[in-house]
Amino acid sequence: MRFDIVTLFPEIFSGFVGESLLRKAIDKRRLEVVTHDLRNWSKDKHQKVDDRPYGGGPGMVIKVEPVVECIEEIRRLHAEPGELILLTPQGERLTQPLVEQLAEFPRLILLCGRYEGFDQRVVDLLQPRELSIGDYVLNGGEVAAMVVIDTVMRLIPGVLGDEQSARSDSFSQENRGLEAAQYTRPRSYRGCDVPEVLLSGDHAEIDAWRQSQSYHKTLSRRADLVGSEGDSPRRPETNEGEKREPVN
Ligand code: JCH
Repeated sequence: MRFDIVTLFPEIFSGFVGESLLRKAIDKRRLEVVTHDLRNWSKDKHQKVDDRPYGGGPGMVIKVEPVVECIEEIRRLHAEPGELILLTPQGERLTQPLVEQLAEFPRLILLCGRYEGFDQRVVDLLQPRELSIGDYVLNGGEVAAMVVIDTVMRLIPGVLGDEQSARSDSFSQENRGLEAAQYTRPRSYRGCDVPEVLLSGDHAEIDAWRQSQSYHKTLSRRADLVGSEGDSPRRPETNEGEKREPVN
């Protein structure tokens, strides 16, 4: 899969792209990540790509011509036209099912704004998919673009280590609840002990305990994830609910 990132601050991505998991996936040719500096498509000698808003108001708006011409040019760099994604607080919310959909594309083009965002004609002419990572305001689209890459890349075959598949994680297709607590050595630390059941070796009992933990944790923290539909976390068949250890 290929990611093209259009940004005024390409250096923001260098640490992220150099991180070992992403680096390894790039080396293995599972992923390609290319940044494009929008200033290269500026029309003037000062590399200006923003201007004051018509009608007045605070801040600056990114001009339409550099963006449209940049996207046209980078589309020609590769056989796949790419799914164009604009990061914006006004977009559709990024959720795990949407991440799973995005992972099917061979190429994603991520358009990152700054200031007060883009001239509306960017949206009208290019008709991008508009995505928001959540209901809070970032200073620009770069962090949101990294969230898209981070969530999508781990679904690409060969990107995660083979034993560490993305399958059973919270919010994945078959698991919409929160995960049970996890422990590793030592068995006891400052009076805090690993639950006995996890040391029992009884895998049926361990499974039941984890399901119960998951269910009660989801209900207490994220009741919004427990719907009436079949894909929601289910109350386990056992009576664990009555004799359970507290979920924190
Ligand atoms: C962005 C801004 C005030 C935008 C500029 C480009 C995405 N989920 C999510 N939160 N925030 C973003 C995001 C993405 C791209 C840009 N800003 C700052 C500030 C705005 O309203 C007028 C719009 C924020």
